[in-house]
Amino acid sequence: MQNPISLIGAPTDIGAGSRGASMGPEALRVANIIPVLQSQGLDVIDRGNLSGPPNPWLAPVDGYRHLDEVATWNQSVHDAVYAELQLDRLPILLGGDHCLGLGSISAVARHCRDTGKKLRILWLDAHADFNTSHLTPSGNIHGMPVACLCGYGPEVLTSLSGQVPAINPKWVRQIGIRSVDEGEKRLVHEAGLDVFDMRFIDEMGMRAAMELALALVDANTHLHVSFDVDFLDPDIAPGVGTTVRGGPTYREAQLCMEMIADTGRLASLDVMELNPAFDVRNRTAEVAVDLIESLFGKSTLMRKRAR
Ligand code: 5AB
Ligand code: MN
Ligand code: MN
Ligand code: MN
Repeated sequence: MQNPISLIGAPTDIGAGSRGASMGPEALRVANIIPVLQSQGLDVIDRGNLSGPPNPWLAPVDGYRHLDEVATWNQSVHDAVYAELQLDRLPILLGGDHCLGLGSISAVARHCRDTGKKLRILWLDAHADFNTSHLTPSGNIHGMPVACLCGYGPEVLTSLSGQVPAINPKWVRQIGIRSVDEGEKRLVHEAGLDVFDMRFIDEMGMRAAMELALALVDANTHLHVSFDVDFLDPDIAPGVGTTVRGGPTYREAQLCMEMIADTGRLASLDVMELNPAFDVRNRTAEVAVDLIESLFGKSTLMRKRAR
């Protein structure tokens, strides 16, 4: 049986380069995320929104914008996500910008340590989010969460899970990547992240990418999906702060979600970077909710094609 779901809103844009992702949680609710999950037979509780410091909109200091506020928000995300995992519930973090993937995945890493589960993280994004204060072109911490999880970053961010590094880079599979900064590229290679970029998806197809990304998922795996909505092509998902052309189409994204659902191992989810200030009639939120429906098992009659 699927664990019951807890929605946690994190209404902040504290780590982003534009304002507005703070409205993401409400836009997902307006797009009917709760009834859509319930239509899949799931038990859903909305825990409401976390609160935290306002966005002071300051310039970076030593390569970080709003480091103190980012740390405070991530601590509360960590605590909220960890509490749900301890209750055997499946947390869905409604972002909020992607710096909060750090708090969420730190909690998941702590939980996997407690329970002896194998952790596998699927990072669906146009970006690698593997910058450091030295490499970043912006100082925006939403470009740094994966690096921080792997131990590259300030102690206040790297130690949230109670252990540094929180995760091993080998546990991460990045899908849909098409915008990585120069220095960031070198660090991605050095750390050994497994990246299925758009070039790979163009040449091999989404099916092959996902088969490889999910290859080692087994009965003892906790599968975490961190879904940055800018993963999607801007044609179908304009409502994000950092659009990058040439992303997965609606059908490719659906297949990606369906193949994750087929594993039956999804145990936590982040839905991040949705920015209603850039959206058109909440269309991006609706696309995100459609995809989440597939991630939780919506399928056509031909369930689980034989492979
Ligand atoms: B997102 C950029 N690499 O570091 C930077 O949306 C963009 O969470 C980061 O993936 C995008 O500022 C962060 C140029
Ligand atoms: Mn991201
Ligand atoms: Mn992104
Ligand atoms: Mn973004």
